[in-house]
Amino acid sequence: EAALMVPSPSQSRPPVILTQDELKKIAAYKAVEFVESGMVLGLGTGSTAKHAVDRIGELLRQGKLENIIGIPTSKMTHEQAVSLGIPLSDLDSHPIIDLAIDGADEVDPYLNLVKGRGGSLLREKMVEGACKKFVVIVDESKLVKHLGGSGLAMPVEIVPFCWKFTAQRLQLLFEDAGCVAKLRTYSENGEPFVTDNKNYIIDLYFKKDVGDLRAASDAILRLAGVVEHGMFLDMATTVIIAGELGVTMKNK
Ligand code: ABF
Repeated sequence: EAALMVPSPSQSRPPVILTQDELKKIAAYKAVEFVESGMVLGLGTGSTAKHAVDRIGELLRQGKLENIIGIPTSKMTHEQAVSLGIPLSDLDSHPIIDLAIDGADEVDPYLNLVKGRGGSLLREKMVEGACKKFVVIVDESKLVKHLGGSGLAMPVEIVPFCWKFTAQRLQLLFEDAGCVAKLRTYSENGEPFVTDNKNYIIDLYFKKDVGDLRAASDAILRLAGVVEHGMFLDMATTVIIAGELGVTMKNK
């Protein structure tokens, strides 16, 4: 189900070229229209979700929203929400979330996602797995035919203990797809990137299509050193896509 929400500008007007960040903001603001007073909200992470959290803070300040409880999906979003005065809680106290809004790195035609290239995925998966509605906000550059087929990373969060061993096991798992497993490092000093949960991230790069995503997910999760991966299968209920021609909304 797809609906064009905003008409393209009329032919007579000069085309307006929007930056990627402006497109992200448009998608984010559209998603915040789903927010109602009294909701428990999953607050996403990343440059797109940041716009949504800013907007929620603004509506609270203006008194247009009330009694919101935010459940942040990362330390960074936690800090942002605190600075905006959004009341916060966690999954222990609020195990059922009305609505979560978050970005993604890839979206396939079935609304499956790759997330975690920005470094956060475990808390996102916990929070977004506990919500009644999960609205994903992206600019059109995130749309793909097959997850992991874009030559970009498929992130896997692993425990630091013997990370080389786990990386090798991950690579072997997808040998047929020409998988290369790389430890994510900080560009400044080459040290391992450390997640909010004090884990490492292995980025998997595939030369060929990885095939059945559910089977790939199960195989990754069976490895003992793995904490979680960035494939979010069958979780999004709505995806809002902002493009040059307007905003499209796809529902599960
Ligand atoms: C987080 O933000 C991550 O899961 C995903 O990697 C990223 C998307 O970031 P951006 O909106 O900055 O492209 O949700």
